[in-house]
Amino acid sequence: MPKKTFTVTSALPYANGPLHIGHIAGAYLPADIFVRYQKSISNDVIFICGSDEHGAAITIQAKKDNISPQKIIDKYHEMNKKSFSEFGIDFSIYDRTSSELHHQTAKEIFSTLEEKNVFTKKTSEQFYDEKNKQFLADRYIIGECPKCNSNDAYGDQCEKCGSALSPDELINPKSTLSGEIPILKETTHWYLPMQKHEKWLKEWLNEGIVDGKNTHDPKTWRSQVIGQCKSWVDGGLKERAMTRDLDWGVQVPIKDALGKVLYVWLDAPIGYISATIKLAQEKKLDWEKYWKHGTSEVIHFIGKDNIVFHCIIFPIILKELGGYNLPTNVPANEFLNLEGRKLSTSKKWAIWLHEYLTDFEDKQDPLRYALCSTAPENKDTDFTWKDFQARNNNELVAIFGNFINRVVVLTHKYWQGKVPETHNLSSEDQEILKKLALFPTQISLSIEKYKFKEALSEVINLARMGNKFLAETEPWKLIKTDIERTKTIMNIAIQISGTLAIVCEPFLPFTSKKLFNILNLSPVNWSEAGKSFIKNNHEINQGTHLFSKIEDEEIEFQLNKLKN
Ligand code: B3M
Ligand code: ZN
Repeated sequence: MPKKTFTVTSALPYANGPLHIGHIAGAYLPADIFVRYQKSISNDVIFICGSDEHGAAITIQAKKDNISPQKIIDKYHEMNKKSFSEFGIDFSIYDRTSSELHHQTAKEIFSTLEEKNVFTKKTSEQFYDEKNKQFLADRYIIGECPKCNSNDAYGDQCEKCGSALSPDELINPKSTLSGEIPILKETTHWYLPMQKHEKWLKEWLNEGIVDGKNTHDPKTWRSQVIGQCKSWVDGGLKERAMTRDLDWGVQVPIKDALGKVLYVWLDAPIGYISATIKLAQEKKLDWEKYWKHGTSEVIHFIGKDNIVFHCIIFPIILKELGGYNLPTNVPANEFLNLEGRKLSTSKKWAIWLHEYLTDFEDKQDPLRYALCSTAPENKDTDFTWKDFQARNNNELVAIFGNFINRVVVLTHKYWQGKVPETHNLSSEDQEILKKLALFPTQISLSIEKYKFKEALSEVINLARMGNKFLAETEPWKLIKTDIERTKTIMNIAIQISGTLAIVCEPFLPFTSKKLFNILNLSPVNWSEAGKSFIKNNHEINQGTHLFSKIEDEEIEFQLNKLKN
């Protein structure tokens, strides 16, 4: 098959706080699984992310902590970059939107759009906080959502129902800076008339067709993503301001626009492009291959609150720029709850990635496993510490780890670590080998459909099959009566281990590495998975345990920490 090219992006986290498991389960782990898999089947893939360092999320946090926005972003950019890397989220680049190159790219794109008359410039009355001498947009203003009546909708979006809003739609708006009711004051901004784009957006979302060309199959999109987009477009789009009266952000590159910056949701997605340009400079690649002329599939991994920006606003911008590829999928996740409650940074109801990594050193994969197994792919799901412990102890340790341990111990005990040869295959053996050959295809199909949970359960099913095979054939007894048959069984078990090392890699990269080490092999391409690729007489290493049990005390400790 010809090589495919993928441009995979994960939402740029605001550099205003540490990452928690909700972020990871939503936009980063699934993307990492997808990217690792694409690499394993030899496709060309870049994985783009970085800090989102503009917008009210940053300035409000800085104000709260009484330090400069720059201090905030420097702190959390480094911290989050480190946590991602320790957790094995293997970005091609982790960039930041405060970089010179990003500012330049965003300005150029704004100017191009302005030259193409994409925006309408308009003066109108906007909410203004007299006490703080500031116009109020986005997170600076809060009120009741006109769509779902949630009480804490922001001036640009209701996080509860995902609707895109403008401040004047809020019921009983209040300044988040002073808590006061704002006054109205005149100001000029550049607007994106989204209503003009309804027709082609419908065709693109419903049929996967743009300018008469097929871009993707809408049936491959998650139904809740398509559903949200359709309901917005069908409900009628409105114009939306693309500039703000703020001193933190990318300056509007126009002479008479002093004191104005780009709307953070215009500049942030451009961050995907500027990060690609930076990566291309470093690695001597052609960045356009990843964004233009249909040579690449762009896939955005995000949480559900970001759907409107990635499926409507950014596509409008890309289409207007011309030549850019629209995303071929946006596998947005729903939300992950924690112990039955909504994850919340402000209420400190969260498991912070950096703390997890200190408390559970070398246990990245058990968390990756638990988060993928309970991933909110189609509905909100719940993470509990007890479930995490059970999945580790009952699945990773008792099934996967136990199987590998038996294989390694027995091979060393009977043949000093040398892979024994097969003899006559019984019908049972043939059946197992047939099943083994089918697993990688099943797992591939699920990953390619963005069903990571389903794919991971097949990985553990493979280990389960290996475990059951050994339990039923009992090579530790058979060795006394039938050496040839024992050799055949153990050869098959070793081949299963080899395939496990390959197919677990996207999900459990640390485990895969350990397992390849135990098997004394360098990483093997996905195309070998399901086959008997480990040679007779090949010498495997002594086993280290792949996983270890998590004790009740450790879980109690975490639960107490959470509750206090
Ligand atoms: N910074 C993340 C958020 O909404 C936001 C994503 C930007 S992706 C271009 O929490
Ligand atoms: Zn709402």
